[in-house]
Formats: sequence, structure tokens, C-alpha cells
Amino acid sequence: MKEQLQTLEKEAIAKLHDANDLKDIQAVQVTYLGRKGSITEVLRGMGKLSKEERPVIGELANKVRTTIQEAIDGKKEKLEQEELEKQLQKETIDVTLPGRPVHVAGSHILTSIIEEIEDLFIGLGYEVKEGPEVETDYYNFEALNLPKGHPARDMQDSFYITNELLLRTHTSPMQARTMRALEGTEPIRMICPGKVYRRDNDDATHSHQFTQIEGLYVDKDVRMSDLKGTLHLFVQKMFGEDRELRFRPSFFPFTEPSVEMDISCKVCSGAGCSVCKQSGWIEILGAGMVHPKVLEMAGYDSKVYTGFAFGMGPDRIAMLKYGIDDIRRFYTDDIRFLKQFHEA
Ligand code: 2U9
Repeated sequence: MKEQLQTLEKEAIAKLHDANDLKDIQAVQVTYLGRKGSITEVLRGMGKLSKEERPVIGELANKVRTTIQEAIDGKKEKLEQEELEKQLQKETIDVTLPGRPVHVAGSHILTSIIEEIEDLFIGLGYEVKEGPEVETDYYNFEALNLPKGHPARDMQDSFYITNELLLRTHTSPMQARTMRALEGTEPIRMICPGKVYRRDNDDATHSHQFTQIEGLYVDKDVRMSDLKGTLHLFVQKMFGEDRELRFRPSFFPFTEPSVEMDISCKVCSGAGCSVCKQSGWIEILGAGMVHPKVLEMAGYDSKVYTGFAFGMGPDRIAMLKYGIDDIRRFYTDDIRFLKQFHEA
């Protein structure tokens, strides 16, 4: 039996020596060490041995087994290494070939406009807050003094998910949420940018999805003059020091009094041209003093706190600033259109 084991060991090592690939090695593993392999076969005959011989042969069998297994592992590693080297030889890289061009992306023009406005208001101590695009009827309408059945709701017809859930029609619900969370305990200075949705037939000046950025300033003793001063600064920084402002009375359910703000037309300096529709003025945003009802609903005492709010459309601002003729260009992802603003 001893000789048998030694012969098997020699045989296995010789076969491994001649092995050319992993398949040959696998065959050695099965033939000698497998469940039905030669070594196992020999060990099965151990029952016939005497008590003294059994441990001697057992030890030898284990040694042979280990020797063969180590030889298999060693050969496997050697073949794998050779295979890897062959592969690497084949895959040499020609470093003299020209590289593939890397396309560097940039911000969407609307994102850039929003960030510019954000930076400006952050400089004035405002916080930027973003809210959910799926809103409750309460925060989108009720809390902003637009109760169910209010005619102004029609102008903001929207995408309803349920009777009480809809895609927000403006970013104002986030201001209402912030006020509600503070329950009249603290002043607020915040701006809220984001996407909003309205049921609209898309054309050059309408889009069912567009962007808004709104501001809210609530504190004791906030006046209309604060609103005017803040917006004047905004216009000077955004459109140039030489722009003039004009406020016209308007109506929004959430502000009282409400105004619309125009800036002087830069193209014709007020003389009248096609950009300003011959008026010399360009409408830029809506604003007003926060309606006392809106303050009260959010838990602010309207006898102690007052505030101003304003809202504008970055789409419109970008169109005016860059002479863009169609709002749909922002949402149809023509790379030639979007790229212009990275090169500028
Ligand atoms: C609260 C109270 C008041 C936000 C305001 C406007 C006026 C406004 C439109 C301009 C063009 C939006 O992009 S647009 O369609 N917005 O004119 N928005 S005051 O007033 C608020 C908001 C929240 C709690």
C-alpha cells in the first residue's frame, strides 16, 4: 500500500508537470483526489490493515494528498500568471494615439439664473428653501387665501393627483409651510426656487412646467418701502445700475396691496421698441405686502408682524436677458441651444 501511494504521488506530479491548461489540472484533481479518485480508492482498503500499520499508512496518505494538492495549486497559479502575462502582452496601449474628447457639461441656463438670484438674496441675509413639487390643496391654495371655489384658482388650473393633492402651481406653499412651522415666533427671510406646473397649452410663451423664484420677508414693522428698496437693489445687480423701476397696482389673493413691477427697456431707453411692445417698460415680477389673512392662517399676529413677498419667473428673465423667443427651448433639450450659455 505504501508503494502504491508513492507511485500515485509520482504519477500525479508527472501529469501536473505536463499539464498545459486548467482543464488538465482539473483532470489530475479528479483522478487522484476526487471522491472516486485513486487515493480515496487506496484508503478504502485500509480496513484490511493491521492496527499497527493503519496509522502509518493513514499519515502517509494524508502527506501524499497534501503534496498533490499543493502541486495542483502551484501549477494553477503558474498557468494563471502566464495567461495574464500573455493577455497583457496582447493589450499593450499605444500611448501616442490621440485621446477621445471629453465633453464637459454645464448648468442649464435656468439653473444659472436661479443661482444668480439666490446668491444675490443670500447676500441680503435670505435663506434658500426648496419644497415638495406634489402639494396639498391646503398649502397650494387655502393657506394663500385661495379658498375652494375662489375664481383665481381657475387661472392656476393644475395637474391633480387626488382631490386634495396636486402638482404645485407656484412655490408659495413652501413659504406658507415655513411660516406655519414657526407659528409666529420668528421673523423670516427666505427665497424659494423651483419647478411649478399649470394646465396650459404649450406655445412660445406658455409651458405647462416652468420655474419660479419667490421671496418672503416677515418681521415687525416691515413696510412697502422695504419691498421697493430690496427690489431696486435686485434690479440694479441683475440688470444693471442704470435701470429704472415702475410699480403698478395689481391683485394677488395672497398680498394686499399688490403690485407689478416693470423695469425700463434697455433696448430703446424708454422710447418704445418691439421688445417692450412700444411702452418703454418691461414687466419683471409681481409683489405685495403679505395679506393679513395669510399671516394669521400661519399663526402670525398681523397686528405685530407685517411682511412683503415677491415672485418672478426665471424663464421670463432668461428670455429677456438673452433675447430667447420661445419658452419651449428651455425644456426640449436641444444641446446646440443649451451649449451657447456655457460658451458665453
Ligand atoms: C406667501 C405669501 C405671499 C408671492 C408672490 C407674486 C406676487 C407673483 C408671479 C410672477 C410671475 C409668479 O412666475 S410667476 O408666474 N408671482 O406675482 N408672488 S407675490 O407671494 C406670497 C407667497 C407666499 C406665504
